[in-house]
Amino acid sequence: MNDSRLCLYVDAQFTSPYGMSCFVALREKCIEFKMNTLDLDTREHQAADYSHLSQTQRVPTLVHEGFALSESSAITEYLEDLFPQTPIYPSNLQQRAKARQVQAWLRSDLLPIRQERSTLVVFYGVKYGALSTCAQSSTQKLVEAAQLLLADSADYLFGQWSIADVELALMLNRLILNGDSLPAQLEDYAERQWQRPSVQEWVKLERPRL
Ligand SMILES: N[C@@H](CCC(=O)N[C@@H](CS)C(=O)NCC(=O)O)C(=O)O
Repeated sequence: MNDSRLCLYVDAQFTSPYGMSCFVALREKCIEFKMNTLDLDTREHQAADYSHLSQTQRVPTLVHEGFALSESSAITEYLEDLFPQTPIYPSNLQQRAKARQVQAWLRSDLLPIRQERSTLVVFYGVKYGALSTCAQSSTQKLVEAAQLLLADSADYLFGQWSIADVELALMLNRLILNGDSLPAQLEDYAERQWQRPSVQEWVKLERPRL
């Protein structure tokens, strides 16, 4: 499907997990779009024009025919409503709600992991030192939740691929790719998710040097 009226604003280093989620959603749906990058280090996202467009001064923002939308999970849900032909959410009502639960949880909790294992680990190969006690507790919580969510099927959270899989894999990979040890089942899951072509496309984007 072609829709050149779509433009996705992401960070110039392509390290935003939220930008990645929207990119993967568009690629999975085979929707043509333009990608504009903003250098967060030079505060391009705080410039007047982007502030006005995004209303949040954060990436990502999607622009569709003059309609601008920020907050990545709002964007992936909007894309699902707009282009339902190739779903990125489960069709079952309760599983769909669970997928949204996972998305909201990954955005609102586990802050110590996000602070101590930035996505520079994932996209630039940066390595950090030992986790604090707080981040160890968050890791334990992440592991327990992921194991419960994957108890019925080791391959995908909800029987078949959904956008929540790539988001969970990203969170796990903050640790795994840093060399922190996680249960083998979760390492295998994250590795499989990472090989998905839409994900690899984002991973392989050309990034500026740090
Ligand atoms: N909840 C937001 C989070 C977006 C977010 O935190 N974006 C970061 C980049 S990963 C950003 O724009 N940071 C710049 C800033 O907050 O000034 C979403 O899901 O889109």
